[in-house]
Amino acid sequence: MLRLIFLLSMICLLAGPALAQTSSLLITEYLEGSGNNKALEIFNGTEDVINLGSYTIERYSNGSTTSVSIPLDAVDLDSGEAWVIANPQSEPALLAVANQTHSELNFNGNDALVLLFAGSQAVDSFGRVGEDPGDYWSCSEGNTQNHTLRRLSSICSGDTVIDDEFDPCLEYSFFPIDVFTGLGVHFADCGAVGADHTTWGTLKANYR
Ligand SMILES: [Ca+2]
Ligand SMILES: [Ca+2]
Repeated sequence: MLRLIFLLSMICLLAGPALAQTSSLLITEYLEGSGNNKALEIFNGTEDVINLGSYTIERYSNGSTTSVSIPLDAVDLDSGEAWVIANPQSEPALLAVANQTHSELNFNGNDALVLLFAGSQAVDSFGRVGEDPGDYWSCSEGNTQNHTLRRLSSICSGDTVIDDEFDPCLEYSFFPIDVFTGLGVHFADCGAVGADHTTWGTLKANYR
């Protein structure tokens, strides 16, 4: 009986850390498609509802160190939900999964993007501000032009250093051009439970 109580209390203790969250909003998908097909997915993996009205996407084109500001709509984004912003000239299939459009959401592979809070605090970024990499940033799995890039589920905090080296392979997986299927839903695997206590089975085995 004591073991059962101990077991149940252990499960209660594990319930908190098992639901560990991302540290901020994250850019979880980047779509640089054909024509004007452009989109970003912003994911709220925190435990709180976040109003997007305090956030902008800053676009730094072609190595520029000054940005064009794209305000996100002032809507509440629930914990676990994703927001898709697209270029209004995108094709209908992409617009169908967009929550918001903005004409300045326009990039072609060599433009850095920063998710900014309250006009000054970088909470995430894509690319390297101040660097013109040529046509795109690249790594062994692909590049940032004519691809859809999806944030790895293991990424739980934003890239807040906006001007250091950018290796997209470290935090993204690559999909072919015009893949829209992942937009609007993201999964972040940010559990913080010790590896030997992650399942019911191993928990039971340890205290049998
Ligand atoms: Ca460009
Ligand atoms: Ca960086």
